[in-house]
Amino acid sequence: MLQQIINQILKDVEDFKAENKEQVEEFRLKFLSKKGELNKVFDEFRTVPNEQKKELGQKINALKQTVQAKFETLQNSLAESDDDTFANVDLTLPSKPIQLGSHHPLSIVRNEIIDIFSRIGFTVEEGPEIEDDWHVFSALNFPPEHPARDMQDTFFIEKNPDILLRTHTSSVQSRVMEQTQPPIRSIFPGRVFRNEAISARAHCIFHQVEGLYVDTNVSFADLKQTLLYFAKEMFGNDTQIRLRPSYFPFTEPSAEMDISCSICGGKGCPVCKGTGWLEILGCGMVDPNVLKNCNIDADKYTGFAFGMGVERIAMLKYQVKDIRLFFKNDTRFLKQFEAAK
Ligand code: 2NL
Repeated sequence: MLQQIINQILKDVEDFKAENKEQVEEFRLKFLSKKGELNKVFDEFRTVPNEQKKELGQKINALKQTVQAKFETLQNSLAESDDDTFANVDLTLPSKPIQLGSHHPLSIVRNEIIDIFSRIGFTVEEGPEIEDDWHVFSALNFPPEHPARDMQDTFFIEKNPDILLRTHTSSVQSRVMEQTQPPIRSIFPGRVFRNEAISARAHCIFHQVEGLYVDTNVSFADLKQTLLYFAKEMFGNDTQIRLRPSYFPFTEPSAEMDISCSICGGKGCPVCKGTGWLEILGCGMVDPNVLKNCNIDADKYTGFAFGMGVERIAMLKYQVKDIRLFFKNDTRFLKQFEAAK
């Protein structure tokens, strides 16, 4: 009877396979623990008649040694296979490439604009996005009834007509002019807000870079040459410019600037709608009223200013057909641009 149990245990022990720590522990519980098979055998041994005790006692001792030896073998083989796993790793292999992001096209274009104007001595100035009426409209010569002040065009904060989200970065120019006397030669990049329906061509949040140059004897010729330099740097040395009369409350005279179409070189194509020209910015001579409002002597100083939409430039440069792509953060769109370094 006991002999059969011993034989069965020997067989089970021999067949036992362990591939992990849990299975080794299973072995220990099954055979070596308090309620394990070995202790059951010892319990059973007490009931064995005296004349069989010697022979069976030896067998049980041998069984105990076999079980313990097997336990150690299982433990060691596991430790060895751990070593094997480690040995199979080739530590000289190069690591997996790190996935880097890319620069947002609006950042690329804004940085390029900043770079171009920095090279001819313009500094970069920034200011608040939440503004007051004075810095966005009144100081800039917008009449009290101007449509831009309308709720339909401007986001007001908590129905207070004096606190609003800036609709152009010119508000930063008013602040700079209030605080510093000419010469002033700066550009003003930033995010602006308009209460507009969103479409492929317009978004309620977009980006501008405006520029301002105030000094003695600043003329329209200075404006023209500065913007021609910019157009050539931004769109290539063959680029031509054309100025058309326009109107802005803060400049007089005012103009809109076109560049020769960078796609067809001026021959006419779908992008320029057959005209050969693309509108890229608005500009003009700073209205003397604006200078006066900002405590600058309009008899002594003159200035020019300009403003452009970063989205518009980026859409032309990369032929992006829908402005909403800049705000979706769809990586299929974003990863097509210059990789981060
Ligand atoms: C456009 C036109 C323009 C300005 C912005 C400006 C600022 C001051 C005084 C005078 Cl403080 N002018 N800025 C002038 C002309 C045009 O922007 O179409 N922007 C997207």
